[in-house]
Amino acid sequence: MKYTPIKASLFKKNRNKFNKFLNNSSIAIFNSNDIYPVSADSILPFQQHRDIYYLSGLDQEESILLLFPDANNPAHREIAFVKETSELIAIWEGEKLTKEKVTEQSGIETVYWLDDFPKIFAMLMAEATTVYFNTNEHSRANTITQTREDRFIEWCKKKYPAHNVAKSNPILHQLRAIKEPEEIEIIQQACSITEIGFRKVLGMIKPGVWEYEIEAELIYEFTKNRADGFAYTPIVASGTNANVLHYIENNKQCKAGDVILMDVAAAYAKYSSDLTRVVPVSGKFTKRQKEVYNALLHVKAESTNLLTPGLEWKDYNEEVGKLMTSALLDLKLLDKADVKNASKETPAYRKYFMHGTSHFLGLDTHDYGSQNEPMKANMVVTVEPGIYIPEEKMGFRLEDNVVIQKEGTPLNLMSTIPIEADEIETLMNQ
Ligand SMILES: [Mn+2]
Repeated sequence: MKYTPIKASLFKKNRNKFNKFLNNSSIAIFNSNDIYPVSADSILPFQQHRDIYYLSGLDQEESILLLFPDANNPAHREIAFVKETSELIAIWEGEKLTKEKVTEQSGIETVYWLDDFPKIFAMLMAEATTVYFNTNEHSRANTITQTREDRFIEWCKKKYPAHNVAKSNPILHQLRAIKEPEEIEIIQQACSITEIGFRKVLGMIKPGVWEYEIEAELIYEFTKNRADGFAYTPIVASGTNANVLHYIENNKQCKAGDVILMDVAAAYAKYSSDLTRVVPVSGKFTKRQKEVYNALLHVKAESTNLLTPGLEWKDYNEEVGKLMTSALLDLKLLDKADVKNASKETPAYRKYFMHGTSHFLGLDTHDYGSQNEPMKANMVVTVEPGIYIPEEKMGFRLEDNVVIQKEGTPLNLMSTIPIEADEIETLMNQ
């Protein structure tokens, strides 16, 4: 891990919040992710499951967190299990967590080796009536892989068929959507690293540069500043490539006169930032490009100002739709008849802006949170309207990350990352 350790007090606070939701006499279990294989003896870099991390700070494979607030023995109210380490393992794989280190990172006093899990779990299950499983209930989750958590659930249901079962995931969706000050600080750090990368590429973009050269420059700056890496697969899309919303090839040469859409950001201590900027390859926007750019920037600013506690997502999206419609009318991309003739389900603006405006941001880039409930203070969300014009071979999206405030307009965690067209041109021509 390149990040500096996060204080255990955050994870302690998270566990206390979570425990309040549990029924009496309940055990909740959280597993690490597996290390995923490629082929032969190759593996993908380890990515910790965000829930066990959120509740413990443990960033190691083959770890289990057990929460049992009503356990008779106070020492068993929270337990971490990690795989047994030794000097031999330290030599081959590097240092793994010792029991002392686990306590230091997580604030959990009781730590056992993983081999002891079945025995201790059996003892505690005899005392408990309900077991909470952490199934993945993210609305966009789409996976055919059986996770370590899935295997545990299968094993546990077979071994303990008489226990009640309950779901941890909805609790975590509620909790993780609202950020603690420490979490906002970490996301701010991710945003600041992203800024360093973005400013760096402003100085190297010119006609003839390749999209992957820009990607390379960004990961260099991110890593150098202790980022975990890219928060998500980077999109560096010049010219009409920007009209492919999930363009990740990044293998084209950038041509004079085009704009480049860059949806690239760093993750730090497992927290994502999520930035999109559009810059002119030649260092100067054409008149038309600037016209679209400024119209979009206006939509983004106005949309951001809407974000306040109590606002329903459905109303927010509707208001953004109105702002976008008026921008597209001004740009002559739509006319009044287009707007009038469109159905309510598919408003005319959808032709040029076909994705959502905002999503939750945090330990996952598309973070936990419900869009069926009104917004609350200390939610961190993206604001990312876009205008995609394939017929003009260009696409625009502008994205910042903001914190919804108890009162007033949101706090923009990317307020120092250049976004005004003039500022971008000036920086590119220095
Ligand atoms: Mn985003």
